[in-house]
Amino acid sequence: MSSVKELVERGCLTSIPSKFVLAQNTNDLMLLGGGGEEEIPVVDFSHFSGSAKQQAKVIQDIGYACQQWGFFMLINHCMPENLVDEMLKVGQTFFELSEDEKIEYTGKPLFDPVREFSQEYCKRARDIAGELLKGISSSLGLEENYINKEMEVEFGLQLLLMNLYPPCPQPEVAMGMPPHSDHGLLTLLVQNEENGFQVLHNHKWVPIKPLANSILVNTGDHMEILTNGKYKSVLHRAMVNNRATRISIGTAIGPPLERIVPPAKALVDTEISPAAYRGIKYREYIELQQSNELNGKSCLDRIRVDVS
Ligand SMILES: O=C(O)CCC(=O)C(=O)O
Repeated sequence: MSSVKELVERGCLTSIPSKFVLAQNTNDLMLLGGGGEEEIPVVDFSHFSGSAKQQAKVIQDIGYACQQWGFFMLINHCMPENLVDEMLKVGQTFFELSEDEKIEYTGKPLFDPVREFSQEYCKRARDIAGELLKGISSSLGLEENYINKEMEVEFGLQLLLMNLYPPCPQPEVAMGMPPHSDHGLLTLLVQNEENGFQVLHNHKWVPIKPLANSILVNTGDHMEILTNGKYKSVLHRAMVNNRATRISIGTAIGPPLERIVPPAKALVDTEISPAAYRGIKYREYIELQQSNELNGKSCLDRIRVDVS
């Protein structure tokens, strides 16, 4: 079976193969229009190093965003714009390889141009995530290094994912990436100028138009577990368009694969908020999420404790 990209490049694609057509879902949730009814929160990273008042405000903003949205747009961060541009370019170069060439790289060290920029990109993303986790710990009333230390983030899993969505002749019946939540603690996402990302908020899909040079940040399943459900891991999806190729790059930050993550003791109260999840090894959680056993259900449902 040819890849979607190969089909597009052959130039004769007027409708999409049935394999890619979404089953009609009459219960699909409403798409919120571009009327600005709901605006994803924006967090200004420069305020982390500002006055005590600015820091307190940014911690409050992070807490609000994590609790109400599970998403925020980070601006004035220290990820150089040209590094993001280079990453998007090398991503494009990688995707331009033939399928045979890509297979040649499978399981091998990273494609050279990707490696050149990705090391620096991943290091910067990790540093930003480390700072954000301090803000998140503080917003929960925990010591600022709590999550970084407790989750051993320094030795934790970091994944780099590049996604390419070629133009689609029938965007109304296809989807770039179906609704899902992320398994880790935090994900940082950048993209080229094409939009398509949507977040589920108050039972509606909200299209996100990232501000220039911003990073889209979201809390993942392990943040929901750790915070005992206070900060949610929210469903999101990627739509396609019929005009131009969209590229996104996600960096997921999590604990080490062997770490068992239960809710933080400080956020569990046997009377008011008993532990809502049982901890399992991060590795097992990822395996469960990637298995076909979920039938469209959230992986969190598998480890949720019935507290009723
Ligand atoms: O490409 C996008 O906008 C979505 C990417 C995403 O959600 C993911 O890689 O998990």
